[in-house]
Amino acid sequence: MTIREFPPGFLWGAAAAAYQIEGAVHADGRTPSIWDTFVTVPGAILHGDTADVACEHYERMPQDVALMKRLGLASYRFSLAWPRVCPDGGALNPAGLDFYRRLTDELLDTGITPFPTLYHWDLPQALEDRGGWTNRDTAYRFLDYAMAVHDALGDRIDSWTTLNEPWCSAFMGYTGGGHAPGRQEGVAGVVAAHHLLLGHGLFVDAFRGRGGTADRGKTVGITLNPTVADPFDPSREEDVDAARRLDGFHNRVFLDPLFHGKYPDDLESDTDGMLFDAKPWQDFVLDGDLELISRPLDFLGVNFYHGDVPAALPYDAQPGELLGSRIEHSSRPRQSPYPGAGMVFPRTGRPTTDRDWEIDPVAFTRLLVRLKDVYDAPPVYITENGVMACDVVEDGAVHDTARQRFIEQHLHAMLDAMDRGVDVRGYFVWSFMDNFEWSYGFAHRFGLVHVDYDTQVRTPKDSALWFSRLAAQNRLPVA
Ligand code: IFM
Repeated sequence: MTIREFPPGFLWGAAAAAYQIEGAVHADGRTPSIWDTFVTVPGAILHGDTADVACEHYERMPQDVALMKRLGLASYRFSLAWPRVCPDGGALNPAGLDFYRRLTDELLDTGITPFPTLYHWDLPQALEDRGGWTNRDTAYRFLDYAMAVHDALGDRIDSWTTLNEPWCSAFMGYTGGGHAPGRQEGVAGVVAAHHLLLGHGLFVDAFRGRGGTADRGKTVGITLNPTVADPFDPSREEDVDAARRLDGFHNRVFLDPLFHGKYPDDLESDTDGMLFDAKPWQDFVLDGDLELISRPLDFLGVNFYHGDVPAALPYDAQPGELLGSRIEHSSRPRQSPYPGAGMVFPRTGRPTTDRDWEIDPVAFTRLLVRLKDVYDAPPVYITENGVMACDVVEDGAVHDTARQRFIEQHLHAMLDAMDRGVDVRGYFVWSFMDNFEWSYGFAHRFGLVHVDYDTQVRTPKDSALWFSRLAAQNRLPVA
């Protein structure tokens, strides 16, 4: 049997995010985030689920860390809840911060490397009430919060991720409206993206100012969810153009300012005449912003689940209407998250996950190679990859063969990219355990560990046991 080896020291882990697992939304001074508000909007979340309790991780954290240890995870990627640490986006709340102090200590005592993300979508509602990410001031409030966290944990945590998937925060939050805060304001998504990037750049700058450098063992990066946009019908000019636009609004709107210090020219032409607050988005980009945003990074986090297949369709069409998706969506009407661009569909006849996401590991290789070739990206961590499946517990076990297969295929695709010179340093499965999957509520399970939401019993799935062996061996057999 042929074996493919990973580099020595390759970091194996699993990921989760505060709002999706913690529950305890009123504990110890936490105030509402935009997601606490959004879950109350009729039709916003499938089956009306809320994350008020979620996985009770706030109370069960020590047992959850012990389970990570039993599964042999070398690292745990988690996020901190801004409204716990700085309620309403204001002053530091020591009781809220204390949870993350305890989590960090617990991980370190157990020998697991903490890999925190400062922002995974839970903006304090009080800041949204002042404009949210369309208000420049939010970037400065983010800096205050992030520095307070760094003051407390900077001595024990080495790797810091500023933002998780700012595309979702900006374009699903302010253009498409399928995510909190549910605004459908066209080019507001670009304004939000700029302020998110500004918050990122402010933190990177301050972190460097405090001596945060890789030669001292301290690193900083950002996690994006870049996609591969292949036209639905490559022979149709309109679909080819839709793919170019999607690439602009999804990938290059972040990658170009981060790694080339400028926004793409076609983003400007594609948004020509679109205004937010009676202004073009370019008016929100002030002198010096792009220098901050393009400060060199130590790593790039990449989340990958699927590519996209853009078609030049009416941009308020819903995917299910046209291709008969099997997936039950929340019922609140959404817009396309791409201002002025067509929607995205799975191609019929292609393998898909239980969520109708196309399975396309080759796209993963292509993406990683592009990040190296076009952006000269710093070392990469795969900060999320995984699969939603309709898992059930049978006689105390979960036989989630589809998840193991998906992860294996994507690890091979990642190794293919590494063979072509891409410097990948680690891989985190999304997710450590089943959790609150945003507008899909609890119906969509991504975990290595099954959670029974009635009893809070955790059951490691077959994929968890397999992943645990893989991480210990640091190599993958070729099937
Ligand atoms: O659950 C999410 C996560 O919060 C961000 N990345 C994608 C995951 C699966 O949809």
